[in-house]
Amino acid sequence: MKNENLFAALRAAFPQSIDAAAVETDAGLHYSWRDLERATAMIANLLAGLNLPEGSRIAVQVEKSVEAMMLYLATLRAGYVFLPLNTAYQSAEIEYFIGNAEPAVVVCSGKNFGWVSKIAFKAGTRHVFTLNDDRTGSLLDRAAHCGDRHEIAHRAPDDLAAILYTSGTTGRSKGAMLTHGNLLSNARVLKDYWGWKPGDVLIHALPIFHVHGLFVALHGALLNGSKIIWMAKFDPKFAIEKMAEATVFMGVPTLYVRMLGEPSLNRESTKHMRLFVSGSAPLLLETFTAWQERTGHTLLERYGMSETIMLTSNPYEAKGGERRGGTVGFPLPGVGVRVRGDDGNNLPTGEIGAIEVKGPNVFKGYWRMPEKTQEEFTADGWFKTGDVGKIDERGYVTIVGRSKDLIISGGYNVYPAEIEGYINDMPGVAESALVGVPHPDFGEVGIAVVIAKPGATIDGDQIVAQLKAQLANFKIPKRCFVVSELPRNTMGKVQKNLLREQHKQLYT
Ligand code: MLC
Ligand code: AMP
Repeated sequence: MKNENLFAALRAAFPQSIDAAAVETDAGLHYSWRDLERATAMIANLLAGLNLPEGSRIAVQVEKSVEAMMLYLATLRAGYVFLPLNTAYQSAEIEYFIGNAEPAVVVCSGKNFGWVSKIAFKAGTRHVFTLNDDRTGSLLDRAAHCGDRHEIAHRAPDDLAAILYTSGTTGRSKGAMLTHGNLLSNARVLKDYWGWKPGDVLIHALPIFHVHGLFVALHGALLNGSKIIWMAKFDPKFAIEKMAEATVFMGVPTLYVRMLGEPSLNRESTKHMRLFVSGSAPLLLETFTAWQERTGHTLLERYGMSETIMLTSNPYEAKGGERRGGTVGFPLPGVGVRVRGDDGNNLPTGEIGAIEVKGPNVFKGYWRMPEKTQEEFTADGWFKTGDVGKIDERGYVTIVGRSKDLIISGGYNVYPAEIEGYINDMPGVAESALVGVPHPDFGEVGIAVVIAKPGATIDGDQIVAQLKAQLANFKIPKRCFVVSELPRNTMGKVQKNLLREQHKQLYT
């Protein structure tokens, strides 16, 4: 029986010249394909030697490094389930994820070992390793004693490969279960659709704990046997400098906005490049046009989600149509996208409604939440994205809004309900509302509007300071206004649209 493990497909794409450069980092380190083969085998042997139960989750909260990527690949290779966690998450957030996922192994930075291991051991995790971004830590120390040959674990397309936590439409975070089949089919479609070819070199500038950096960018390069220029942290000057040696760049709109702020970005510095992909957040037409004018390249915008990986993309080839700014392009081959009205019927071309998706890219369900999973699918098996949009007569999909109360800031999702919950628990607070307002760098940022309990005095800056001590930094509202009342409709519901309107010029 064919091994459908995603890693087997990535491994099969390693070039013949196994000593050629696979990754070159911004710190001047070089890794060959042989290094990737050996290190993933050693880490996979370490994991295999722990005698973990089938389907064990390996939860990882570490700084971006090539070794962290190897840990991801080794987890696939050994047949376990990778659970990446944003490095910005603090203890309450980590406690929830570890408590919910019950990982068999947790890997964290050495500096966080004290508090992370406490949470992990309390949740029943038996193995906690450290991995730092300077190639130190107990994970690599232990793996150094393991053999460098490893037979890739057999996996079927329906077996789990990763769990990505996302808040979806409401409530607490849910673990989206992605299979080897989901990831591989999407990676293969994108390889073809975006015209990956021999000689391509990727600049990898995104974090590796979300879909964009972990799956779309990494799988794209690996499945093509392409060299990766690795940036531990995005730096616009360095990225532009490296374009002379690269062909593909992927980023959230904030990265493009920041590169546009550099005088070195021009036709000359980008002439070696073949493709610039944007996604994870709305790309302003203004950025799309400015990029075209400065570089002569047309950004290719695509649309995805943790639950579905990539679902639509503007065309790569001119024969497929032009890349249209303001749209997210066409449903990818094999992916069904439809727009439905409130009555549950499919809407005619051009009409605005709920975007739904079906296809081999769509996840298996939410981890241990069968009811939530059922709620997010229609009776005929389509996944409800929570995005609102339309499809024009030529088939281009445009996202016009979201039915889910969600702010996307610099490509990270912020769920107002979560932040409001924290604010409402603070002494003296009667109620709060978090809304997104336009921001020139992050696209959108959250601001809080709060009312005090009768007789209580509260301070906006103090609320922000208290949130900073509890939550990931990108979730912190950039401002907090204390007001006497919140606008409400006749049903008593807070009218967030009015708050957005009132504060829309705060940063513009
Ligand atoms: C950082 N800060 C942010 C922020 N990132 N604030 C709002 N939104 C963000 N995204 C704040 C910090 O809290 C801090 O504030 C200050 O900015 C500096 O922090 P930093 O860590 O130095 O910021 P920087 O490194 O400049 O990070 C910005 C960024 C990063 C744009 C490089 O946010 C990023 O890498 N974003 C990409 C996210 C991503 O990969 N998304 C893909 C999701 S996948 P203070 O007050 O403490 O100084 C997905 C599916 C799909 O959505 O379709 O792809
Ligand atoms: P996540 O839950 O982090 O995977 O975020 C997925 C959400 O990001 C989608 O449901 C969209 O709302 C948004 N998104 C992704 N790509 C785009 C895009 N190109 N334009 C607008 N929104 C996008």
